Amino acid sequence: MTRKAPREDVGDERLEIGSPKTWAGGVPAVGHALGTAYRQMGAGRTLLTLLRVNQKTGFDCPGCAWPEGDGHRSPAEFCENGAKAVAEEATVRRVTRDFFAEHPVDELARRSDYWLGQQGRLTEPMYKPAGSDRYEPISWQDAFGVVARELRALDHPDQAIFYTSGRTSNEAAFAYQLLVRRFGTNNLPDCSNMCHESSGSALTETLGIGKGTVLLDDLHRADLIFVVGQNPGTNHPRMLTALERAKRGGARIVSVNPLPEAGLLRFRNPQKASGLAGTGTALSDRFLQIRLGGDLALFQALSLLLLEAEDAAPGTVVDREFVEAHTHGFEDWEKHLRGLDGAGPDWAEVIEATGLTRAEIEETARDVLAARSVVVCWAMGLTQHRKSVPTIREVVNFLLLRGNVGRPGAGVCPVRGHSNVQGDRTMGIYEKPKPEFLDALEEEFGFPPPREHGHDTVEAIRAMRDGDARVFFAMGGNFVSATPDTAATEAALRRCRLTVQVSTKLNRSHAVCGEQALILPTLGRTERDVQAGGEQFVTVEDSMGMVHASRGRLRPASDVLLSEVAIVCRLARELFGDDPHVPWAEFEAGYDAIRERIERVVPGFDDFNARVRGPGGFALPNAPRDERRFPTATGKANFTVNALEVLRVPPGRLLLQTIRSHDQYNTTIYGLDDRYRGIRNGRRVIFVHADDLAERGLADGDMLDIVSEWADGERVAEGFRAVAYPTARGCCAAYFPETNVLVPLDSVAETSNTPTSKSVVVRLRRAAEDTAGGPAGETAIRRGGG
Ligand SMILES: Nc1nc2c(c(=O)[nH]1)N[C@H]1C(S)=C(S)[C@@H](COP(=O)(O)OP(=O)(O)OC[C@H]3O[C@@H](n4cnc5c(=O)[nH]c(N)nc54)[C@H](O)[C@@H]3O)O[C@H]1N2
Ligand SMILES: Nc1nc2c(c(=O)[nH]1)N[C@H]1C(S)=C(S)[C@@H](COP(=O)(O)OP(=O)(O)OC[C@H]3O[C@@H](n4cnc5c(=O)[nH]c(N)nc54)[C@H](O)[C@@H]3O)O[C@H]1N2
Ligand SMILES: [Mo]
Repeated sequence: MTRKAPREDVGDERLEIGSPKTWAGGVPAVGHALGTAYRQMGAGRTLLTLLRVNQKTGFDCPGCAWPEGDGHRSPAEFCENGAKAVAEEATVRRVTRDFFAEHPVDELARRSDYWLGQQGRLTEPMYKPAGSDRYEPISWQDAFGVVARELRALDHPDQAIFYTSGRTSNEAAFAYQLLVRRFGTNNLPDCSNMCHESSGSALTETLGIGKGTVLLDDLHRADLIFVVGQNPGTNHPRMLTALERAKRGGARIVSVNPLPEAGLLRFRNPQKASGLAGTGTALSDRFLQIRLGGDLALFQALSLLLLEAEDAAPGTVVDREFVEAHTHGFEDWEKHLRGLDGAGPDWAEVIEATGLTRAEIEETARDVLAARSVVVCWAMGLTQHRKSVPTIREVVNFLLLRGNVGRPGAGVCPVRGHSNVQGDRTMGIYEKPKPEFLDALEEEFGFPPPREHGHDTVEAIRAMRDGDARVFFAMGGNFVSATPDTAATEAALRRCRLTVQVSTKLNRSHAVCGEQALILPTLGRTERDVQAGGEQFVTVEDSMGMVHASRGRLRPASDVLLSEVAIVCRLARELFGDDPHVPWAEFEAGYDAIRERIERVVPGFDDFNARVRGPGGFALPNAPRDERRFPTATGKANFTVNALEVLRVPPGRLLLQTIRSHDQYNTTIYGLDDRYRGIRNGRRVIFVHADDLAERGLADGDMLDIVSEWADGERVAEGFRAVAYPTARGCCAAYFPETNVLVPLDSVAETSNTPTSKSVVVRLRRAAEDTAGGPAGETAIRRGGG
């Protein structure tokens, strides 16, 4: 299958390529934030809205899941990309019924994600009947009638899929999973399946909790912080403030990345005068430019060096007391690393896998030896590979060795993406619910929830493709663009009897839809939520397990919008009639009633309604962090043995990673620039090392097609500009979602089933138009300065 560029993206006459930046933040960040906000919202609304982001009485930033500081919050506790996320939601642009009358579905399907998102906020429920190519207005009541009718018409509840994206509040998520289980299925895939599922799998097995074990203060107190497979300057800008503070306290920072990301190198804090004027803070003390997928080898090699240091000075390196009291499996792991089981890592493999020198790794090991407390932070660079779960297990081994879990300044820090993705999981959005959770639901509501595991994201696509699932319901997100193997996913959704999207903004999943389709427009975080019981607030959980309230103040984008909670509750009433088990109307009228139930079902929410009204909210209990207790199968923290496998590609091929630009939020494209990487006015670019280009007889600026090779055939994404870029050799990078078409559906991480979006085997070929001297010729690109 071959994917051409959408028509707005063809011809990148305006594309400009400059050099990558070596610092993040500063004056440009403030300027860009305000510029975007102003274009979407106008001046007054910009001020009113941005001042309320992440304030104790305001709304939770929909941008990312990075926690808010607990002490003093600066009056503008937002960042450039947080401001853009808010502006996208609080935009004054509107998609109305006239818009849908003008644009048939198949025309919308040919538009780019950028164009679709720029049309603005959805304003009323829309329905595309079977056989029609246009959405038309429908009343809420009739819309719920359509959903209930199609759900009832299924042979079995497992023929329905209920997806969730990570912006859904705790209250909406809890009510939603309750509806789904009351209906009779655990088919609750979510964006987490494509995101931090590998972290959850590895950490649950080894530490007994699928979450991180540090609080913000631990970062501030750490001696050494690893930032692995993460681009915080773009995706978690407020993290740079924490890193800056840690550095002031004497911490060293090691960044591990195939790309020299600007935010990892130097930070100019836009909230401080010194950051705006000065040269900023150099963040990374050491940059390890690793090959894609090389991290397992790196952490094994570091641990082996630590064991050897222990041999040289017994009793000084390994935290024996901790290892003996709190862990399991140390001896087997040690034997494996030392090669005593005949299968341990050898240096030649480590060097091939990582692309690093032995000296670099030895120097890093010396940093570790000098540090009393170590935190390892990571994001998608670790989670989206075939060997992601063993890699994260190896990070845990590395930390356990020196007792770097469950004490101040130390621990694991998987940095979450969507602002409430962690909370959604806590609320039961999970296709493999734990029996204890289902028992608690049954006890509370008095109906037997289904026990069989449901489909995750990849399995859901297969089920729709094979005709085993006929109704697809999405609580937020953009399933079509976010999932792998775009052509396969599109075909799968088109086979459905009905697809339903609860959304704030127009996106591709509205255009690539089932026989019948519904768009149910909903309130965003920034908007006032008034129900029968008065004005409501919702709650969210951040990346570090802090739960707090979020209250929007803006007037809703249209008077017709319903909150996510109201949509769930009204659909439930349509579906179950007078439900003896769940008081749906009461839930809708006032969310305190939902929180009372959460308190009785989910551990850690005692006195929920009172505590969440306190300033700053509260921390959920975390046994490894709080008491060095590890609720795993062995009752201890587990060392695990993981085989090192070098990721080799056939001759001439490269490993492609699919990443975010500085101007997007997942599939929502804010603009066409990637400032820190020196790209302006275009997204169809591929970053390749100059020597890798030269070896293939290609040059910077060439127009290329990217061909992904997999057992079932080739997948092609057409029309990308080659950009010679200082990435690790043998690796290349291009933006998601344009390149999702290249990720094979069956290429997934072991155990977590996460698509391998960061390691796709590809070859590059010159684009047909280019060799023919066609429209996309050399003149189209300009090289700017720094
Ligand atoms: N502004 C903005 N903020 C966001 C998002 C957004 O799209 N825009 N998305 C949100 C979401 S849902 C998420 S999950 C997070 C994502 O946050 P990130 O994980 O920072 O996002 P990516 O762009 O996928 O970047 C992956 C990084 O890992 C590196 N990397 C890739 N493969 C490897 C590897 O094998 N080893 C190592 N060591 N490094 C590797 C890449 O070079 C890149 O720097 O951000 C969240 N915040
Ligand atoms: N190739 C490749 N693919 C990837 C990734 C990658 O790195 N590479 N990253 C993966 C990751 S980490 C993730 S998390 C997924 C993201 O997958 P999704 O979460 O499915 O995608 P988003 O783009 O975040 O969803 C954007 C849409 O959500 C809707 N929305 C926004 N706010 C709200 C709200 O408050 N309520 C509701 N109901 N709707 C709202 C809007 O309509 C908007 O169009 O993508 C994954 N896909
Ligand atoms: Mo994510």
